[in-house]
Amino acid sequence: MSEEFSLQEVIDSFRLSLSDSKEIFLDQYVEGWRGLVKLLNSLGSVFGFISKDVVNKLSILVSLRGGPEGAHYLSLQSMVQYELQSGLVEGGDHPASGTRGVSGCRTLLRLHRALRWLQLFLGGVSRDEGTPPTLCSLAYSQSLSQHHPWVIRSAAGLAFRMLPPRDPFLRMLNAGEPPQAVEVLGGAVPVLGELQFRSPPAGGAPPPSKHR
Ligand code: 1PZ
Repeated sequence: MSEEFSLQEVIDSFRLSLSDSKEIFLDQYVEGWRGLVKLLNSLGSVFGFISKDVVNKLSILVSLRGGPEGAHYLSLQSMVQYELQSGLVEGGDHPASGTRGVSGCRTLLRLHRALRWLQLFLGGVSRDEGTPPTLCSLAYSQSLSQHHPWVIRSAAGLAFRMLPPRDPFLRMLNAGEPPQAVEVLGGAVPVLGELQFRSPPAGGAPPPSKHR
């Protein structure tokens, strides 16, 4: 993967994470998120606190996947099943990360919630429903903000105002001139939707919805 952000690469990784058996493979999912971090980083230092949080969460997942119990972290579904059975969902001592209170489920739930924001935001941009700062804060208030305390919401609100206007933003996606970029965006939105509708294995409870 190149250093530069490419929307197509992110879509490809997320698409590859979707298995034929309706699971989500974590390696490819993390790869997709790594691509999104590149976009965040290219937006400038005001977005640094957001990219830092994503990078932290990705390294938790990578260390679980690379740890002694890594085979259980092949997919979102196998992870949920394993952490539920082992009582790790609410954060016990973790074999791989050695961190208390950090489970793969709680980590992935936070990233997954952000995909809902991204889907709303990119959908709005592709349909030209407003400027990126406006669409970003609208999407945020309709999704992620409900899970964030006031201090994060206000920092996020300040960062959103620094987003570039539509055409420069579309060019940052590295998917050709604005009309082509819009087409690629149109392909990204359904993939983001598909990721959110993949559920845990039958018999397993959904990931916890409470804050910690
Ligand atoms: C294109 C513009 C990018 C704007 C990003 C919009 C999302 C704003 C989110 C701001 C919050 C980031 C700071 C850290 C928040 C964490 O407290 C929470 C909860 O985690 P916990 O504290 O419980 O461990 N983290 C999250 O909710 C995950 C947020 C991920 C945001 C991903 C943005 C994706 C960007 C895609 C690229 C454009």
